[in-house]
Amino acid sequence: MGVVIIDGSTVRAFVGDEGQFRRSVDERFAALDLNRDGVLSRSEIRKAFESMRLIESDFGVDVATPPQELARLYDSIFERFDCDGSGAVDLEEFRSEMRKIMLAIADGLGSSPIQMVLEDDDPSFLKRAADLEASKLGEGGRVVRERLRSNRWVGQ
Ligand SMILES: [Ca+2]
Repeated sequence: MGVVIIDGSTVRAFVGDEGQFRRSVDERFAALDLNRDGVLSRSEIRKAFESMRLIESDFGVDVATPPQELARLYDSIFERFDCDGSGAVDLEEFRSEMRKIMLAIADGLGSSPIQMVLEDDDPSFLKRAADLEASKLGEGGRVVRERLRSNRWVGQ
């Protein structure tokens, strides 16, 4: 378990790193395509968003959402991804929508950093964004991450 601090620029840098972002998105797509038919079905998309915990938790804090409202949310997410209305989401649709979602998150975060508590094997995109930033900061980034990990971090 570790704590990372990210803000809009962290997320934007991740999305802007074309190779890294595409690899992450493509990996995620392959992992979500449970029946390996090359597209994501409605239920596969729902599982994806459950695992990203973008909806049921408010950046790490669990919030209760009524099941009916959740079902509506997942339907509207699916329809956003399925741009051509074919009833399934292909890799191109997934890439372009993930990009928009991450940029929307970046805008939402703006320049106010948030702290996230993450499992070390957390597959979330925000964790990857934080990892990418840490790797670019090199040694300094690692030191910061270690301090965060051991909870000796006090504020900004
Ligand atoms: Ca599938």
